[in-house]
Order: sequence, then C-alpha cells, then structure tokens
Amino acid sequence: MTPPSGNALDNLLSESRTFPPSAEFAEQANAGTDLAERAAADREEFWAEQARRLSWSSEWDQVLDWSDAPFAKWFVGGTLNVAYNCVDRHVADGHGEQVAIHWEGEPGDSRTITYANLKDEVSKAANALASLGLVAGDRVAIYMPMVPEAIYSMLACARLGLTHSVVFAGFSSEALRSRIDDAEAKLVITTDGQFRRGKPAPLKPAVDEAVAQTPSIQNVLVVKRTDTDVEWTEGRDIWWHDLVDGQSNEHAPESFDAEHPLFILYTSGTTGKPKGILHTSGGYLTQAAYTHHYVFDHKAGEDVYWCTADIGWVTGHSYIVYGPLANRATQVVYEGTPNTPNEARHWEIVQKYKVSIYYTAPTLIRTFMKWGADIPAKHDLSSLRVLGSVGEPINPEAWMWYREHVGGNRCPIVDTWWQTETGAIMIAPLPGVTECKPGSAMGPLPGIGAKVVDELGEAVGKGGGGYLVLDQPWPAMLRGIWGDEQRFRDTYWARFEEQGFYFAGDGAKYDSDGAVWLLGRVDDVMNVSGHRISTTEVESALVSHAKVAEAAVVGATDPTTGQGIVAFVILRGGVEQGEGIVKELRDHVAKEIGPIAKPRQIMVVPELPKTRSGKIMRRLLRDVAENRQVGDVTTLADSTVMDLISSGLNKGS
Ligand code: 6R9
Repeated sequence: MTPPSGNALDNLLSESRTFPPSAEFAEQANAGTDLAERAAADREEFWAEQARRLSWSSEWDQVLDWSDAPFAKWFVGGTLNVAYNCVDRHVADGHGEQVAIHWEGEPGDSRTITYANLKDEVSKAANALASLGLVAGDRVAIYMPMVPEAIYSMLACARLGLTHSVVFAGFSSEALRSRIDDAEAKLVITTDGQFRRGKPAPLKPAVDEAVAQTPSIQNVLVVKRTDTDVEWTEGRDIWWHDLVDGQSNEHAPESFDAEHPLFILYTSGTTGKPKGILHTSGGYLTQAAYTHHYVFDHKAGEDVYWCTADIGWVTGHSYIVYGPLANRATQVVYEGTPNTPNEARHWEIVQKYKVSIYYTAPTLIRTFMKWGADIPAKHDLSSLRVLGSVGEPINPEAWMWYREHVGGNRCPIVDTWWQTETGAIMIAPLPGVTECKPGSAMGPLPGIGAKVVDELGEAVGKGGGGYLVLDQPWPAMLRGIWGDEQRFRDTYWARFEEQGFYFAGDGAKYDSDGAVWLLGRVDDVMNVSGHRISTTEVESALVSHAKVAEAAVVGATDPTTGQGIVAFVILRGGVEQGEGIVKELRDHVAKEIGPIAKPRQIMVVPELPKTRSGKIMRRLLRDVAENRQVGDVTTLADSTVMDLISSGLNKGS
C-alpha cells in the first residue's frame, strides 16, 4: 500500500496496489461482511429487509414478480408515497429542525432548508400543481437549473403521483420539445434564467420556442431566479411566486402502488432518438436508499453529504433527491460551475459546510488535477471521510490523485458503476469492507447479480474480458422505455435472450483476483464528461444543417473529458470550406442538442470510409481522430479513401 508514484499507472490489469479499509473505518461502517452473506442466503428476503427502510402504507404480498420478464414487478401489492418517505416521515420522527439542504447559489447567495421547511414547500407546490388540474399519472416536464424549487417540484410530483420528466437545463429547446412530445407532458416547470459562470443566461425563451410546438402543454410554471425579462403568454404562463406561495402548507399524501410510475428520464441510445427510461416507486426508492446508506456509509444527522451532479441526470435523481432524502441526509446542493468565481469553489464549499461525503465524476477530478493540487491544499478538507466517483471509468492516476489531494490518504473511494436504466448503484466497493484497487469498481453489491460474459453469454474467468451483463432482476431496474416496448426488448434483452441477461452496453474485465474493471461502452454511445451522447444523435444534428451532405462522428480519447466528440463531415457541393463553417456547424449542434454535444473537432473531408454494405467504419475514423496509424482497411469498399482523408487533413483543411 504505497502512495502514488510516477507513470506506470496506465496498464489497468497490472494495477497491484490495494487499499484495505482502516480498522477505525471498518469498526464504525454501516456495512459488514454479513451483508453479502445475507443477500446470498435469501435474495428476496434481503430486498424485503431493505424495503423496510421505507414507510409503507400497506405491505407487499410478493417481493418480486418476474413472470412477465423482462417487465419486473417489485413489492407487488405494496403501497407508499415517495415524497412522504423523503420528507414528512422525518418531520414526524422529530427531525423537522434538521437541515435537509444547504443550498449554495452560484453568485454566493445561500438558503438553509430544514426538513420542516421542505415539507411546507413540497406541500405548497403539490397543492399548486393539483390546482392546475393535474392528476396522478399525468406527466410534468421540469427544465430548471439547480435551484431548490427544482427539488420541490420533483417531490411535489411524486407526492401527487405525477410522473416527472426532468430535462437538463443545458439541453436545447429542440431537445426539450421532443421530450415533452414523447411523454405528452401537460406542464413545464422552468425558471426565467440560470446563472452560468457568473452570468445570468435566459432559459424561458427555450421553453417558449419548444412549447409553441407541443400541443400537450397547458401551462408553464416559472420560478424567478435571475430577474431576466421574459415574454409572457397570458393564460398559459404562471409565476411560481403567484401560484405556489399563497398555497396551504398542509397536503395529505395519498398512497400509490409500488409500481406507480415515478419518473421518465431520457438518455441517449444507439439511434438518434433518446429513450425515455421509465422508473417506478417502491423498488426504485428501496435501492436508492439502500445504496446511499451502505455505499456512502451515510449516517443520518451526522454526515454532510454532497453529490455534485445536476438533477438533469440520473445521478441527481437518485443521489441528490430520492436516496439521500429517504435516508434523512443533510446535504449541500450547489447551483453553479466549479470554477465560479474561481477554481477553489468546491473546496470552499467543503470547508464551509464541513462536507463529509463527496460524490463527483472523474472528468471533474481530472479537471481539478489540471488546475493543480495546490488549490485543494489551501483548504481545510479534514471533514471528508468518504469519496465517490461516477459516470465513467476512473483512471488509476485520477483515483490516486483524488485519494491523496482530496481525501488526505484517509478516505475510502467508492467507484460506483450504474446507469440511468439501473436506477441506482449496482457495482461498487463497500467502504469498511472492500479492499479497493485504484480504477476498479470491484464487484456487484450484495443483492445484485452482475457478470462479465463472452459473445455467447458464457461467463469468462479471472483475467477474462467481455460484456457486462446483469443476470438477476433488481428493484430499481427500468420498467421499460416510454411508449416503446419493442425497443426495450431489443436494446437490453435481445442480445442474451436465451440466458435472460440484461445487456448493459459496457465492456468489462476481471483481473486475476476477480475484481471488475469497466472499460467503456461497446456500442456507439460516447461518454463525454460522464454524459452519454450517441454518435448518431450528433450525426443527425450535423446533417440537418443545409451545408452538410454527410457526417460521421466518433468519440476520441480525451485526457480531461474521457472522450471528445470528433466529427467528419462532407460538405454539399459549392460550400466554402474553412474556419467559418466549422464554427457554424459546432454552434448548430449546440442548438440542436445542447452545448455538451458540441464536437471538440470537426474535420471537413472529401469522403467517408465505408464498407461494401455502406456502413461507416468508425474504427478507422477513430484512428485518425486519435492520431494513430490507420488500421486494417481491407473491408473498405474503396481502400484509397483513407489516403484521401489523411492527405486532405495534412493540408490542414
Ligand atoms: C450513473 C450514470 C451510464 C454509463 C454506463 C458506463 C458509464 C457510469 C461508471 C461508468 C465506468 C463507472 N459509467 N459509471 N463506467 N465506471 N463508475 O452515469 O448513468 O448517464 O446513464 O451513464 O456511464 O458506460 O453504461 P448514465
């Protein structure tokens, strides 16, 4: 167990450093070795035990009904109210004065929200939504920055049995429009604007543009955040302060079936159209709470927890809203970017609130590395005791840096593998139990079944690699793709139909000790700063521009963002090449999808490499994008194409 040294950090499978839990940590840890034993002895009873962390209005008669696989039903016959579980019951248990949220605005304003305050705000918001005529089962789109009202809105929906669809506020109006349409949402909740890198940026105009084309929307509820002037459509638009503030803070929560739809969250797949991943109530909340409790070793009333995700992603749903609040966490919610007003902002926040559990993404850790270790070193980070990572594989070098410069060589690091589809963490070490290796997510959690298999679905042994599959249904699993049963079956279940495995789309390996190493996506989904973006989605955006004839997009390795988007485009005849067009196309992609999908690089090329059946050979383009010798070109329809591309690029087009 030696601290970081030098450069031999890259070869994952020769990584031999291990970090066993300290005796002090193990002694106080929530998890013990018995957890896995109990799960192995009786899986369903184990999950039933976890479900009892929640308060149910009526208990289930059956833990799991898998008879209609791949559509699972968990806690069949049980009823509960998700918002009651996240808010009211803590107040009823005498913890109303405990801080639920230390909210930190980007410009430096802050709000302290206790569980009693949260109950009032969520109740008022629920009364307000009900007054608009919304009833259980209706869909509500939430397109908001990280303001407390976004959390109130999600919980108010949950309280009323409305299904929310949170759309990341960095997405374009077109992305919002298609998500509203797909779910036929009746209401959008938004803000006038959002603070981004120290400046207010308008948000409502994107909603106005989207809603002009979405017949299902009846109202737009607008929180005033930046005091930006907005256009107003009378009869449709309503200010939050006008509607919500005057409502009663009493609202009786109704109980819903364990399988009542809680939310839809759109994520990129291998085709251009995002998939609406559907999650339900009882199983989802059970696993979100279970994992938050054990993986972060969370102690209610003692820890100060901070997950740096945005509520627009699943991590924000499960590890800002549902898991932590179900577990009565005191948490920090930060509105802005990590370098506003300077690169020390996160460490100032850790110091200010004495954050003890910090959960972030490898891309940010690598950014911190770039900014320099002297920045965290100037702050008191001694309150930290557990560090988490999510969103993409964490390279051993970043893991070691995180351990040393943020965790003071003292905090266990939990690298958590999961997906929008899995709803909650699936593969991660248990702090206090697992001996960790830098860069490995280690193994499936107790109660979870995951395996690495080959093409035929046969389990590979130690040292072997292949596809990651989940071989047992789990409580927080997706219950389908909204409105597209066939796509659900095809995407996740067709590949290993015979074995009944869920195909995750990730490559993985076991090392010689049997620890799991995630190796990234095996499909055409890129992972840019932990965000999933499909190559097809960006290609469709590019070809929707009048000057583009054809486009091919690849994810190229990037030292900071994990992958960077590199696009190859063929322009239409007569279009001038040069700087101007590249900027125009990058902006166009930002407008179509959102700034996160802006290609890092666009190369204008005369041809694209294709097989005889017309498939673009992305492998070869990736070679070009990563400045490698171009690989085997024998299956190309025209083997001279790569020379044409390379020579064109060398001329600097
Ligand atoms: C939670 C979240 C899911 C994809 C997943 C994988 C990658 C996430 C990871 C990881 C290696 C980890 N991923 N966590 N890869 N190690 N700890 O990120 O959900 O946005 O749906 O992305 O992210 O490729 O398939 P989502």
